Amino acid sequence: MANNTMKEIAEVLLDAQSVLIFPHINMDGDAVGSSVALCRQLRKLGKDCWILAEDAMPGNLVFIGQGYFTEDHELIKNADVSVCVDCGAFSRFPARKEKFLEGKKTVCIDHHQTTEEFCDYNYVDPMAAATGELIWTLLKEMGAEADAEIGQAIFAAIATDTGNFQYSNTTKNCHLIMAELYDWGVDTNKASVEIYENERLEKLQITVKALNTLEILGDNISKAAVAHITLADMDACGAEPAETDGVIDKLRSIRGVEYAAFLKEKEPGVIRVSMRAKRRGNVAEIASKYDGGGHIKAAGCTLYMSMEEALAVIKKELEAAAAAL
Ligand SMILES: [Mn+2]
Repeated sequence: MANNTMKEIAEVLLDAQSVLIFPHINMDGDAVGSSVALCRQLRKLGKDCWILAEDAMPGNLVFIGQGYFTEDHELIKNADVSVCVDCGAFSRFPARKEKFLEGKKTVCIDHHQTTEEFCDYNYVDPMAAATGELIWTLLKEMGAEADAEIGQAIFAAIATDTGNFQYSNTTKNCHLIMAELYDWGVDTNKASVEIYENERLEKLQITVKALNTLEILGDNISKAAVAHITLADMDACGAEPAETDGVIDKLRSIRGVEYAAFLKEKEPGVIRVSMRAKRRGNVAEIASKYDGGGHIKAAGCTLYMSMEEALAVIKKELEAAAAAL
């Protein structure tokens, strides 16, 4: 797809008086961090700016986002610019599509493999580890100066989307940004404790429940790991929706596992599938077959069927994919 330049996008934002920012549903560290960094910089420039959300923020990210998020559609009417960050399709912000299109200009800043051009201005770079990396470039283009709060948000975005700089998407550029963040006054240990060592016991309990369903597939060298959780399990543990987020990484971390999938019942007959590949696999390809999307090593889709049926579909896919490696 043809990207605009960051300079063009910076100019669109600098010309605006009001800006609404749209992160994707099931907000993660990159969506929250990217949105907050951009929102704070635009406010510092005197603009009327809010992040419009349609679901709750995970508890471990609240420390970055206070004062920037709203669910009130009336706060800004007919924004000069609507910006969607870390999301590349209306299905990623379904209840806010109309509001997004109300913006006089629309901008997309994203790093997903499957994103198509759907805004007036687009900057989509699947090679970027995090949207936060792209926002950093945009902020520089807008003349941003050292700011510990913005820096902390960028840190959260890049640290979480790179699995703390472990995933294959991690690059020199990620570390160069980190190096500069120290000059911006970011306390990376304090932020890491907030993000990673601040979990509710319920999260650990739902993780244990999920791992109890673990199945290892394939007799090849490359194996697949599959686990699942039902609505009843969520209720029994008192877990919140985002509290199963870490399960998929645990599955991928198993020795010999190249593919991992975690299936979660969102409502009866609606199964959300998260998938990961370790070194050689491509899960974006599998997700696309079922109207999903994402990255080569991390993708997802939604299946409209029972958990038993969904497990059968995904196990067949991953078993075949693992055997083909
Ligand atoms: Mn992201």
